[in-house]
This record gives sequence, structure tokens and C-alpha cells, in this order.
Amino acid sequence: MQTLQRTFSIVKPDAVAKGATGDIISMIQEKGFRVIGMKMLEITKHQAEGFYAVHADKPFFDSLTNFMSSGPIVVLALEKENAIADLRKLMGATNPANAEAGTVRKKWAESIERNAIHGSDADNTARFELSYFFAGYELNQ
Ligand code: FUP
Repeated sequence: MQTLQRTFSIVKPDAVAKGATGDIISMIQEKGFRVIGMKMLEITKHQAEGFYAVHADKPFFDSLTNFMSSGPIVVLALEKENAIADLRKLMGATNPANAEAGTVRKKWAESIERNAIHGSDADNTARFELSYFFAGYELNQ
């Protein structure tokens, strides 16, 4: 029996600004993910800080939250068997210098900060991140 899992993704401001949103969503759909929620929005620095609260003590926190609030993003709710791990595989390594061929970051990321895409890294973070950006009624069942 197929067990569907949900995950959360962001097309980051660098990728939206260069017109990569459609290509990235196509890459995601080609891997068999169903898009069950999607919207474009801009977030404030405060909202970015709340989203990345687990990184609050990291040296890159200020720069990362400035970047994430610097322009439009596209947030995605995704569903698939093994969605969390499979999206991480499709994203590629955090640092694009280490990203494998065929990954989103190999194709679109510019640097470890401007790295095109976010994806939840575990079940509990996926739940937190989905609920940070989507109300239940916004998800297509
Ligand atoms: P990932 O899960 O691959 O997005 O990476 P992390 O959770 O380790 O980091 C979250 C975000 O912080 C990354 F997407 C980019 C940013 N980051 C930096 O800007 N500099 C670093 O040295 C590490 C991460």
C-alpha cells in the first residue's frame, strides 16, 4: 500500500528573480510530487526569522533572513510517497559546489546562501513549516 507523505518547499528569492520558478516546479512534478498548495508572497525579516528560528544562533542567520525577505518567494505544499527524503535528493547539497548533476541546486543555485530552494528535512519540521505558511483550507485534499 502506498503511504503518502507531505513536505514543504520554497522557491527562494534568487530563483524567483531569475525566472526559474516554472522550471523548478516542473522538476518537482516530474519526480512524481503532487502540488497540494502553492502561493507567491513576500515575507518580512521578522517572518523569515520565525521560519528559520532553529538557525538563530548561527553566524549566517542575519544574512539568510535578509535574503529570504528580499523579494518574492513561492511556497509549495507537496505530497508523495517518501516526499521528504526524495525532495532533499532532488534539491542537491546545500552548497551548490557539492550538488550532484540533475539537482535543482546544481542547475540554479549561485552560492550556499542563494541556493534556489528550501525543503523540509524531517517529519516534524515539515509539519511546522507547512503550518507556518498554509492554513488547512488552502491545501487541496
Ligand atoms: P538545507 O537544509 O540544505 O537548506 O540547509 P541548512 O538547513 O543547513 O541551512 C539552511 C539555510 O541556511 C540554507 F539553505 C542556506 C543557509 N546557509 C547559509 O547561508 N550559510 C551556511 O553556511 C549554511 C546555510
